[in-house]
Amino acid sequence: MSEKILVTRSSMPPIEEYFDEIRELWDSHWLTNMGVKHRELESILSEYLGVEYVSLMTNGHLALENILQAMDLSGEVITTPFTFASTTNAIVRNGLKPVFCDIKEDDYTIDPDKIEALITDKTCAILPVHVYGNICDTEKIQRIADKYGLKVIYDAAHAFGERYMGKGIGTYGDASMFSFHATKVFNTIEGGAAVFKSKELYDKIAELKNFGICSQDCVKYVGGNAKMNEFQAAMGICNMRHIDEELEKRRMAVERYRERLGNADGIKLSPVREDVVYNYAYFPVVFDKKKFGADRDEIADRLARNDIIARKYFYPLTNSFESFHGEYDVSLTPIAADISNNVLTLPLYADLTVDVVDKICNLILESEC
Ligand code: T4K
Repeated sequence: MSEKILVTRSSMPPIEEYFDEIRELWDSHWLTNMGVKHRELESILSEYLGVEYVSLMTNGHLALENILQAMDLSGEVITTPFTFASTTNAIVRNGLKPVFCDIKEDDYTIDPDKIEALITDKTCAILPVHVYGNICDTEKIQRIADKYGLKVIYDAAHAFGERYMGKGIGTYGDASMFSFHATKVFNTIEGGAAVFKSKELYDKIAELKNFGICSQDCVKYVGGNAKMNEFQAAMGICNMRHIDEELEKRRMAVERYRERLGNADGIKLSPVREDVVYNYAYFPVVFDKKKFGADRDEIADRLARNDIIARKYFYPLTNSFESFHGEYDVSLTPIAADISNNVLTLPLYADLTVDVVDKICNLILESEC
């Protein structure tokens, strides 16, 4: 194999299509600050995601920070440590305290049966993650939130376009964040969105992402700058024209992985639920060394020696980050620790061929006992 196979590869539209989309920017000279492309993409996404209000942002992380700020929260937020740095950092950067809840063994999302024990009089919200596109137990989480009067904000960075029980995943909870980073199922180069049911929150976040400015003579909030620019939005408009085709190609790669790895002793794959329309965002595999004969790191090294770069998403856990100086006890989230030590995310993107999937599986299965 001449080129390295990386964990993912950005989807891009034909270059002429992008040129056509940005050509008018040379006429208007309007490059950012909620321009025509920005507004058009908000409307395309609101329809596609099945959510009422979509606010486009520079990236998913700032969408999450702005959602938390828009809700005027203070105190503790119950969340998962099995996620990308962004989720936990967004909480801390809003002056809130993350309280880490363990995850479920089967799909790695927050374990709702462990949430109530963590609630104190300072708890203000729950921030679960639809990790790898695996949908959280939204019913149980909402029941707990209603009982204690808590907000629910979903990190849906991995769940773009997914549907649960016939509804867009962004309709669950009080708000959700989507990431449109280059590495995601749908990209705007960098980018993301905050989505809501509430018009009030949408209006507030529209001001927050523009320094809190509400008019030329009024700054209402201490906002930052999180506006998606017109070049990003144009990329999104182009990529949305190809989204069905992209998802179908990903589905085929995932099916092949499942066919090849699904029955191997000592390999655990994420469950497939009938009530979910998936986006095939990631392909995580958890290795049980005792049964499989090789551990996660050995497999990652073997693949790397063959120019295949799988990734340890998500290792280390966010509650073990150096930035917290040992403030959190990782042993209190033992399932998350175990999954984090044994999971490997295999290459997955629309142009990944079945031949390459087969090569990856052959290399992995060589070590089967
Ligand atoms: N919440 C969760 C649960 C998340 O996973 C993320 C982001 C966020 C929140 C925050 O959303 P954003 O603010 O990013 O919108 C990558 C991404 O940068 C990050 O967006 C993503 N999660 C995370 C899971 O993965 P790295 O450090 O692994 O990226 P990097 O540069 O190593 O790239 C990974 C692979 O992607 C490369 O090997 C090749 C491919 N790639 C990368 C880039 C940058 C491309 O094909 N094209 C590219 O332009 O974090």
